[in-house]
Amino acid sequence: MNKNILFAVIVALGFASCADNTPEPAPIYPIPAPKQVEWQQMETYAFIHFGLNTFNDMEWGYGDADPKTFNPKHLDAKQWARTFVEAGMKGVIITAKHHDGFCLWPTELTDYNITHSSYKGDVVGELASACREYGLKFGVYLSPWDRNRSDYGEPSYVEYYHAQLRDLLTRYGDIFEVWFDGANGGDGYYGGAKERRSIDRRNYYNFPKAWAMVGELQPNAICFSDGGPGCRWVGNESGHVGTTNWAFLRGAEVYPGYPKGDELFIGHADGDAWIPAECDVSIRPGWFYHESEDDKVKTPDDLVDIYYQSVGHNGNMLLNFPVNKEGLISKTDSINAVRFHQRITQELGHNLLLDAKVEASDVRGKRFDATFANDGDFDTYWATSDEMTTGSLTFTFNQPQQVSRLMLQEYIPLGQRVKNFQVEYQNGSVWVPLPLDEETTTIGYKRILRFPEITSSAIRINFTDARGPLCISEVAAF
Ligand code: FUL
Repeated sequence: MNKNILFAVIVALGFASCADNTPEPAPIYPIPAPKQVEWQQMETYAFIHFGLNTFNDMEWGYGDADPKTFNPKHLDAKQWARTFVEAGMKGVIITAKHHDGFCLWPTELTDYNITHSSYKGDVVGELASACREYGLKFGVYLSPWDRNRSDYGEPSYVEYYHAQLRDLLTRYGDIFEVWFDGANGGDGYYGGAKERRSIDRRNYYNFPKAWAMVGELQPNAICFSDGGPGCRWVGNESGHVGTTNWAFLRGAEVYPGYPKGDELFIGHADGDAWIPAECDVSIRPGWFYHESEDDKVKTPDDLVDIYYQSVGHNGNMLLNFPVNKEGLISKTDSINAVRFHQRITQELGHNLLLDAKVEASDVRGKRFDATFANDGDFDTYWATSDEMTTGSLTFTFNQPQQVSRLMLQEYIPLGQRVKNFQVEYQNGSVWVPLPLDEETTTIGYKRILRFPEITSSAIRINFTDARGPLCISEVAAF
């Protein structure tokens, strides 16, 4: 055989032995839509509560406040956007209409809107364009409950509500999330009737039709409500979700106004619809601005705790900024939010596992090698063979390291699988459990464990129960 042919044969044989046709693990349903994976990767984004309430020291305006009282003298949506960028937030959702019915955009569907206020502009539009300029995603909150409308409770109000939604979805370019609030307090101004009205929360608003409209006009948007369908409320407004947190619900059961918040806190382990958790919380006690709360702004420490209990528990963090009467985010609020982000970046900035050696108890095939679990790439993952629903990953450092945070991620495009895991570290020559004060059950898109610093040369994760073969995208230590 001539030398060139011999060389070609050797190369071809080499390739043949490297090629690995091991099939990808089958998905375990429910699985997320690609837009839900992208949404989950946003992790933190801002909320803005701003409107007539801001100028009337209210949380839930009755629906009768004079539009002229809306009078921000120095409104600057770019200042908001800059704060969010500096605070590491990936987008913002604004209360285009809160329960009082006042619209922050110049809509022709009602007179109770910003054109009749003392401010001449379009707050929703100004924020949408600031978002485009600063590379933030943009979303809207449109309260179903409307305490201003005389026909609230009638079928005609629902038509009006859907028309408002269409108006918002077609004016401002791409929208990443639409917020369908679950509150329906009863009493209101209702065009002067000043009475209590109750509606059938589940059926009155024809939400399926509203969600279909979002799907048609903004196919990349996620719909938030107590029960999704895009993402769900977590049953509290303090920004935390369960350590056990399934990204699914029994879809047909949960509706806006669903009373069992404790179920939303952990999800339904046997759910059939992918509806991940969003943790909403305000940087101040109230959602709207009140001067009396100027000294009650959450500290960077408070926000760091919230981050670990939301993003660190497989949920997104939606942090509210009550814009003040000037039309700005107050100084303390923006400073604390930026410091919070600096703390997180510092705590989770340097992944010690990127250079560590990794060994797995089982590997599905070369394409799913253990090294994919610490390559810093979410899209590659370590997977076990079909019959293996338990397994372990052992990471060995070149030299002992100080560690106080561990981050784990499952490859969620194929479903959320892990039900239980334990972490140990090598302490001298013995393996001991990590000093944790929280249970280690689910992982999902992201789980971050915080613990007192240890010094160790190796860390081992034992996955002790799962819904199918393991698919681990990333493990990182800090
Ligand atoms: C609740 C509302 O009643 C509050 O005013 C606020 O908008 C919060 C985010 O959602 O249901």
